[in-house]
Amino acid sequence: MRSAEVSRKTAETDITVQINLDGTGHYDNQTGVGFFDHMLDQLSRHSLIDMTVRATGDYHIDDHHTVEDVGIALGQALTQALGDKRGIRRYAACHLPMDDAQVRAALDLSARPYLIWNVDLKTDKIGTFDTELVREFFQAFSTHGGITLHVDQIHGFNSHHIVEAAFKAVARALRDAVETDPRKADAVPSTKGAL
Ligand SMILES: [Mn+2]
Repeated sequence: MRSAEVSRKTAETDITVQINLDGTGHYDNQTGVGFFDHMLDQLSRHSLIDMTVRATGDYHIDDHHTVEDVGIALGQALTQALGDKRGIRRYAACHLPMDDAQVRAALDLSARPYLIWNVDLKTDKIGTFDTELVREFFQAFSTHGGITLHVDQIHGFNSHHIVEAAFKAVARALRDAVETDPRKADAVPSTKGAL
């Protein structure tokens, strides 16, 4: 079973995440940040990665540490669950439309973290949520998940739609990239022999 559990406690946040890469998209995400829960639900539902997240944080400052640290913990869990990456497809991309918004995510489960974030949100807030935290989440997730992750906004004007399309595009690409390739199920997908 390709699953992992990560607990991470600092002076700022207390987080536990459980994931199962071979799931059905069952989720139960409670971070204390409503919009972020909604996005984590999308990440699970459209990657088919089962995901349980419990987080508490220093909300009296803002949501920054909580969102960032969930990204760290989820990235660490992904790295653990992938193990030696034997048999995975590794690369995937998705163009995802949502009403006015279209976002493209391209990723490589390379163990070479790199984030390209070409997303221009016109509002500072979605409800009470700081939109700049979306990039912080994906920066932490790609760094600790060993993901080369490119996210490009093709177009869109509604911040909620753009961000949700970004999470869904990453989710859908992740679904394909973590999947086992039956033509090469016993090999690590690199000419180096390791990832
Ligand atoms: Mn929504």
